[in-house]
Amino acid sequence: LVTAIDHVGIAVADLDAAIEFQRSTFGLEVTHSEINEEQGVHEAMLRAPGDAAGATQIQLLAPLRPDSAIAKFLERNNPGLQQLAFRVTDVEAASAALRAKGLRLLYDSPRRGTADSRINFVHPKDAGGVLVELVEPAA
Ligand code: CMX
Repeated sequence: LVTAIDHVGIAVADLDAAIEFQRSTFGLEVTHSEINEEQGVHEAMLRAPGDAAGATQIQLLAPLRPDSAIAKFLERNNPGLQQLAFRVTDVEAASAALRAKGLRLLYDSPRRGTADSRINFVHPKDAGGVLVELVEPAA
């Protein structure tokens, strides 16, 4: 079902400060950043300099609005690991396969994720307490 671990997402209050922390402390480099209005996030993807293209990245997620998923996460948990994202080749097929196993998917049909990927999420209560994102990269 899963072809790769795409990224690990960290909820942060201040995106620029978090990028600077990851850069100056661990040497991670920003590969991409964008605003996703639907998800209510300002986000950045970071890589380790020795990694090949396509390797697992770190996603920093800052809230755009107080009613967003990331704002609620920060309120409840403070900054920290928010999600684990698996890469799949077909997000609809992967979602259907997981639904057939009795897991709850958050969306009936995929939504737009980072860099025009198509995404869905498994409810954390059905995935061992971890919010699992399924990511089908843009073609
Ligand atoms: N990881 C693990 N557990 C989580 C969690 C997370 N990120 N978010 C919530 N939970 C837990 C809560 O603590 C709660 O546990 P308890 O019942 O034991 O207290 C439980 O899940 C259910 O919480 P809820 O009240 O039903 O739901 P929330 O309002 O907390 O929302 C969720 C949780 C996953 C439905 C919501 O965050 C969501 O829709 N996420 C998907 C979208 C998203 O995360 N977007 C931002 C990223 C965008 C991107 O990656 O591109």
